[in-house]
Amino acid sequence: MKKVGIIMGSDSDLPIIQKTVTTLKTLDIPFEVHVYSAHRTPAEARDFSISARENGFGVLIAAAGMAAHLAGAIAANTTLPVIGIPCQSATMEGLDALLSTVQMPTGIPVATVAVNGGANAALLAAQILAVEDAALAKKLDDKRKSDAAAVLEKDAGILNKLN
Ligand code: RP5
Repeated sequence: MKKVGIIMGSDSDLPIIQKTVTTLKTLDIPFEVHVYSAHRTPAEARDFSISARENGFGVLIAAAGMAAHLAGAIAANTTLPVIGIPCQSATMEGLDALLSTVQMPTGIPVATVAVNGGANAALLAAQILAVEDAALAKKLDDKRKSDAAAVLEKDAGILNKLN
């Protein structure tokens, strides 16, 4: 199976990436994690994305906050699918990172998940890999079923909680 490459702009983004890693592990998807910044280490971010396809990656996930140009900078240097996670910082509740990540120019797409959406980034990466992987698709189907069962269990118990 192709690997998922995870790049975060700073190790202060780690709590969000932890959710991504946990989700990938539950699906047995191989991954690599790096800290490369679009602004502080642009050469490393560029080199990683240029060589990502030949290095066995199938999808890249980039997480950054504030002026969050990382996902876009990565996407500029590869035609692998790039998923952006806007991370919330101390001000603006993540709106700064959301707009910086999602508002890409035509020709260089970034699939942007919700602010701090680390788990959904992993699930979207898994769904991309599952296009060509029936076993992984089954794991995703099973997860949807168990997620739905958990909601229905709450539905069954909600009246009792309120009485
Ligand atoms: C972004 O700036 C990083 O992705 C992080 O979310 C934010 C703050 O970085 P630090 O100052 O905590 O390293 O580039």
